Amino acid sequence: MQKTFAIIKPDAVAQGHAGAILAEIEKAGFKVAALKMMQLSKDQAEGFYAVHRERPFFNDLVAFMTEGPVIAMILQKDGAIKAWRDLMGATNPEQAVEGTIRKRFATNIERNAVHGSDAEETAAFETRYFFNAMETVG
Ligand code: FUP
Repeated sequence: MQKTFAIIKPDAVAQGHAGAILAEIEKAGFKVAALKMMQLSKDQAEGFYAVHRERPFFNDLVAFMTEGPVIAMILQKDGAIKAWRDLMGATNPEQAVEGTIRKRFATNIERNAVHGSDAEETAAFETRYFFNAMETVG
């Protein structure tokens, strides 16, 4: 089964939506293969979002991702990468489909509740960035 990497971002954790988001994840048939809560340092957030370093929103994104705890997860399911992107919804919640997590829980394009890897290579990089083998089941 395919694995993908997911984050419940600081806005959703702070507003108490982590449980509802986890319920959606389980209802959609994902198995949680790893999970931890942590608060990212500036260096850790910059490294995670290194591909966006030149983008105008980079500093704001790093500030947001370090403002409070996040919940990092590895999710497992057939076609997990696309399935999790579909369940998350569009980056901008105004464009997200009804019933998606971002439509329900995101504040705006920047504070958008959840992250999901967009391809196999990014899933592999992001998974290893957050979890080692001993922290993963399945
Ligand atoms: P996504 O894969 O849907 O999370 O979107 P991107 O990889 O394009 O962007 C990563 C994160 O950068 C988004 F989740 C939020 C932030 N972002 C902005 O703050 N402003 C933008 O215009 C685009 C992205």
